[in-house]
Amino acid sequence: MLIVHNPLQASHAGRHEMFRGRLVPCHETPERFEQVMAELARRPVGPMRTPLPGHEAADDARLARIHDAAYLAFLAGAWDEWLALDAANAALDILPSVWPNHGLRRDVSPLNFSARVGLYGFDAGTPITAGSWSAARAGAACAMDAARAVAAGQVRAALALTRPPGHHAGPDFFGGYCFLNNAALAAQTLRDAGAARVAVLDIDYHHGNGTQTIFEARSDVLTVSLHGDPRTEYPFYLGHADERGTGAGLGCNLNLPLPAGTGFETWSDALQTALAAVRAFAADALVVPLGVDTWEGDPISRFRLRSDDYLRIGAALGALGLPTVYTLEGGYAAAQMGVNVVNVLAGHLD
Ligand code: Q9C
Ligand code: ZN
Repeated sequence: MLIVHNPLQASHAGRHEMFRGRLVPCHETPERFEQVMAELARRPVGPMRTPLPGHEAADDARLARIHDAAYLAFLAGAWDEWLALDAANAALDILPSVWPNHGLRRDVSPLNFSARVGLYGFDAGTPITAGSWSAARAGAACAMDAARAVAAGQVRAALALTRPPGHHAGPDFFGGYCFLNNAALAAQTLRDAGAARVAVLDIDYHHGNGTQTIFEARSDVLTVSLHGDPRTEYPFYLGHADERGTGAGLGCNLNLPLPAGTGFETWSDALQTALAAVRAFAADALVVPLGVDTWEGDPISRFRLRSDDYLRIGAALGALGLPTVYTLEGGYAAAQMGVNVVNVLAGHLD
């Protein structure tokens, strides 16, 4: 198992997210990354590195295939725009507070900065800070590097320690603590390196709405997600069982929503359904957006998985026998997060 880690992850450190009328401290913190690194130092699973140089141009071109050019330009320039409004903004994070919902137009190009933030951001829980763009871009580079190593047969499996996470980010939107869709970029990298069919099996607590939206009309990428039922759980407006893909991609999306309170027995029955779909698709490679916010002690999620369960999850994923890229998604009980992530990797290896 190769580990590719993001040297710039700490430069994305939001201060506050909006929650029930209050600004509360961000759940998605640099400490999460540090806890995974610390557990990997205690229980090594293979070589560790930052992305190999020499692929910057290809990576940028691939970013522009998954995300819209205007969206990428917005992310790259948002902090400078924010400072230009008022130098005192340096002490604050950017959060949207107005959105083009309910009959308002998305096809306009607002000059107002707040209007531009709301055009792209779909919640008020995902702050943009001074270092968010460089951290997200470097994290995406980890995902593409990991996919290249797996595609070249250098390793059978790799984990990209992507922070910020990615699976809620879509072609032209950020939210759910995500800016660039690392898992989609890994899947596209595998496709570009010759895998004809790629499966994305998302096991984060939250539905991977960004990944579904990116691939919903494509038949070369299967998207499967196990997650808290969006009737009660974030991101609410996507992730329902009746979403099966569109156009040429019809039948290439499978959502397996589970009620809040679900424990490992029920969860692993759904995992078997997901694995059967991956096998039936005859995928050449697998991408696993790995969130450990399914853990029983997660502060913002409501499944009941235990730390030992992650060993079995890794073993079940490894038994598919596919070249596999893991991306790091959610998990907000930072102190237990390293154990849970490394358990998946250790299970995959055994
Ligand atoms: N203030 C991922 O796991 N809001 N994103 C929760 C708590 C958003 C989770 C409300 C949760 C997003 C990658
Ligand atoms: Zn999550």
